Amino acid sequence: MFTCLYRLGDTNIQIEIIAATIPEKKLFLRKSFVMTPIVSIIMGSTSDLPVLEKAAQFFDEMAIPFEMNALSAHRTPQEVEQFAREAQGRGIKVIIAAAGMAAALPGVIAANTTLPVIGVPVKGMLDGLDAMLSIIQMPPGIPVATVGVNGALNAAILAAEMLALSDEQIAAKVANYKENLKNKITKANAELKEIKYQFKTN
Ligand code: RP5
Repeated sequence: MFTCLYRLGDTNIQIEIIAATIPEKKLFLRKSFVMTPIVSIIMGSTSDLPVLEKAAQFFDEMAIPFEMNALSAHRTPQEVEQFAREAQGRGIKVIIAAAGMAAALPGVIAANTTLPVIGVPVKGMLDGLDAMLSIIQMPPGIPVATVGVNGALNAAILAAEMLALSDEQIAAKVANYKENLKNKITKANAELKEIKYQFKTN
């Protein structure tokens, strides 16, 4: 087995080439890609996963390696602290932390790292207002960049924009993604054009 390490921008990609024989005694090669995550998505519970899926899909679309784990500020406080203290050393560049209700998770992570932390309030009780206020109202010195309730997609886009500052490939992909947002409005205008009213002039 041969292992090659490549660096694409800030991303480490490990390629393992495994040689093996098959019954007909022919040689074949199998490649497996082991990617080092540069974004960490942390959720307070797997019940938050449906909200975080939009972030995961976005990172897939952008080919940005990420990891996803569940950790709870209240149920596993020691593990949260350990995660936050070790994240930078593992190559993580930005953390997305999502939680509902009392939602201490993003703040506790931010208290234990200098990496940027993006908080996603998850709608549970009180339409998510409880989680949003809990995440956004951090004391001076420990910021958490908070997106809207269930705003996982915006959290992922913001994370990509942070990564884009030092990675031209990601910057190009984010620019392309934003350019494509125009298509939705162009299509909407074409549809509106077909709607007729007596006094509608366009
Ligand atoms: C929070 O409590 C989690 O982030 C989740 O949004 C909420 C409920 O958690 P479960 O009871 O579903 O595990 O900590």
